[in-house]
Amino acid sequence: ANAVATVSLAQLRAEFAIRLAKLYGAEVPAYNTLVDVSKDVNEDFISRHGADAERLGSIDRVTAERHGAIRVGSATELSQVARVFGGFGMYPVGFYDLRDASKSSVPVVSTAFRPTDRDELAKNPFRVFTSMLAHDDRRFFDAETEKRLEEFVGARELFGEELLALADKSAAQGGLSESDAERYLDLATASFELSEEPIDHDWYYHLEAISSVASDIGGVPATHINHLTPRVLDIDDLYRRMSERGIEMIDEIQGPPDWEGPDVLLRQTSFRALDEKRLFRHADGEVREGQLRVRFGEVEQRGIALTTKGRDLYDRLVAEVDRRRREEQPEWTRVEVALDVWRESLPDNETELALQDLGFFTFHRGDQAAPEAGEYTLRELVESGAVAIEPIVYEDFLPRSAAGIFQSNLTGEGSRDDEQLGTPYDIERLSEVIGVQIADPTALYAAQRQASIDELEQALNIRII
Ligand code: OOG
Ligand code: NI
Repeated sequence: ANAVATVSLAQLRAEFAIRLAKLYGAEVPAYNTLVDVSKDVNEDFISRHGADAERLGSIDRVTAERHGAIRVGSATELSQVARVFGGFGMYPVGFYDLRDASKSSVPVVSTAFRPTDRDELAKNPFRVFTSMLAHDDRRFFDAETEKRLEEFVGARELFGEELLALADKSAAQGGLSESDAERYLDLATASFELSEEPIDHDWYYHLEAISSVASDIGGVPATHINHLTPRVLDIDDLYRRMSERGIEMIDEIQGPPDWEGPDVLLRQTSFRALDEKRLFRHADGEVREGQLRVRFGEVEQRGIALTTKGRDLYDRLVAEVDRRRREEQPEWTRVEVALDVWRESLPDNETELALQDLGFFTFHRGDQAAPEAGEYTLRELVESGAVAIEPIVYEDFLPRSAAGIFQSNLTGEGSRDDEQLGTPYDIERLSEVIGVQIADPTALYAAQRQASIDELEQALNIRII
């Protein structure tokens, strides 16, 4: 930072999240209801649970917290949006291939832009799940459609030169002056506003027959916020309250079941937005009003980040739930089966989750006497009370839930031809597209844990083995 950067990256990011929320609330009014109900749920949760309620994040952070989802159509657009987010201190983390996470037609690969530093996350954790259309994937698009997609997307400008220059300046300086900040926020927010320009009807529906995700990205003149998701401390309570208000939610809460043990990873649910009016330009040249239904409201509850070992276990449990439903309990819901599987397989307390190396925690001085200098295991230190544990919150996404979100957006199955070869995207290839190395989320959590262990070893003059 320097003297001209009076508005910090964290302040810019917090304000950006607020402005997008205003924009989205004006476009999708049910979102405002969702935010109101989320606030009520969080306040009630705090009054029921007291100090414990803030174990996974302060009430201020949780109330301000949300994630957005956007979709872009090309490598150029993705690299530009990365610059826009970079000016807010948001960097690409994680690679998600939703083409394979879904049986339906979801032709995108994704990453999430978010702060990576613990202190920055604590100041404001705003994140945006960002998907790029894999327009060159032959399973979805024939050569002719690919070419037209390239032309159509290549001809539009989502992010202007002035916006990109301000973003780069903010990234370089670690913030902006008051007047630059104002302009940057205006331009950045406006680039995610729903466009009123008429949509080419035949082109839109040509893509829609392939995938309604493709038409939402490559069939319209601009990008827009697909959803903005508040965080709640009790998603089951939220689900009940929204249903009581007559808002029709999707069938279930995705991710881990509600149970008596620690919350891990991410639980999400959503409602379909109402039809939205859009203008379509038809083949006869006339512009007529039509309706689209592509946006919706999503809400989430965040839990503890899992280690590689914990995540492998989680993935095995998810597969086991699928197997039991297929082979043994076809009349049970996924959540009912998951509850059984969870109880059989996961420790029901934070200490064991930490000590069995399943969940990520940081380690700090506990309230019992410090040990003498020497070598100790974490178990010895934690069980004696010399060391206390603190959960690290999962800041990322789940491919299966994300695919579920995309799917609940689809108007039909779309079409895909699995005889064709897909384009082989992975974290390295997408990093090249963006021009910035995508961080591995697990490595970020592991570094945070290790830093706390290093600090303890120093402070107590011990070695942890
Ligand atoms: C993104 C879907 C993924 C989530 O919360 O998992 C997502 C999209 O629909 O564009 O937002
Ligand atoms: Ni989402």
